[in-house]
Amino acid sequence: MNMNATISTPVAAPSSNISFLRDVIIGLRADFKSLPSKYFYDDEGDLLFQQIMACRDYYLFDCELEIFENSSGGIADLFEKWDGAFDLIELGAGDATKTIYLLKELLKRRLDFTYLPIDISGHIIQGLEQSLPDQLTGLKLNAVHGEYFESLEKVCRTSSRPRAILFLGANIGNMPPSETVDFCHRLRNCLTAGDMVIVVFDLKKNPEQIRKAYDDDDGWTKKFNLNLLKRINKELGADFEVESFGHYCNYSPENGSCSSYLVALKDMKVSIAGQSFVFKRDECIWTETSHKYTLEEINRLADTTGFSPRRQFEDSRKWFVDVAWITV
Ligand code: AVI
Repeated sequence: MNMNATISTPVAAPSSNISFLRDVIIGLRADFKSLPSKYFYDDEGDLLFQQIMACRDYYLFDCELEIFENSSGGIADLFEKWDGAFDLIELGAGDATKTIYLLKELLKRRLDFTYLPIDISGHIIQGLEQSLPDQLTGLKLNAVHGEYFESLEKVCRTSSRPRAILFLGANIGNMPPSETVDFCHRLRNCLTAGDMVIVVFDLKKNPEQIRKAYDDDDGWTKKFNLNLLKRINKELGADFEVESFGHYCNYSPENGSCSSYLVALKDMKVSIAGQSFVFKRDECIWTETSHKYTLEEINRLADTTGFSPRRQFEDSRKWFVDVAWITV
């Protein structure tokens, strides 16, 4: 992919959309076109993602929920080693649906902890501040609005208590493997020996099962993918004919990557902020990859980034795993 294509100055973009426009232009000027998956999540994208999570073919949500429903006791045991107060930090907390099971268990055991959910969405942080105190009496909550590492580094500078970091939702799977290694190194650098991370991975399994999760029979993932073009039309004043694009997804059992594409169904010319982009019939735009792992690969990742695998919790089908690593 040629990410160094020359970019002429875009016109008429509101300042808040400058980086969005820039990323779109870089992606669509590349030899193999791409769009960054982080832009899936506007209001409509959030709603579509909720539909994906509720649909039968997207097994990931149910697997993770099952682990938290059934294994929160086992996960909570890991925190008993700390006699005094500790911080429980969650990256990308969302609505904390699954974390609530663990928080309830920790509160039941009267462990002394502060829950610090970090999220880039101010809307989500406000929601947590409003809903959690009612649901979890006695919870010490310090919700942080901001980018993951900036917020994490700030939190770590202001407290010297032992800490555990949660990174749930198999979000780690949306990073390319090389970025995953950097991410784990960065996490390690925010921690001291004996601290803990709990990360959730989607495991390699029957390839058709995985592929279906990203091409569900109800068409929610297709709508979610196409919504990216609708968003570009809405926010960047583009003129994509959205119904002239299809959704294609391919899982490679060889490298564990499930990639999604938008496919042009005919020759088209699209204008975005005064720039013109040509799409040939059947040309693809790569929009997202979700990586799947084996337990061996996960343990290797821990070993190479300064962690020691301590425990793992799987769902009954062994499709999903929640790993606890200790900082060495
Ligand atoms: C957020 N992330 C873990 C989802 C996944 O499974 O990769 C995003 C998603 N994309 C399509 N369906 C779900």
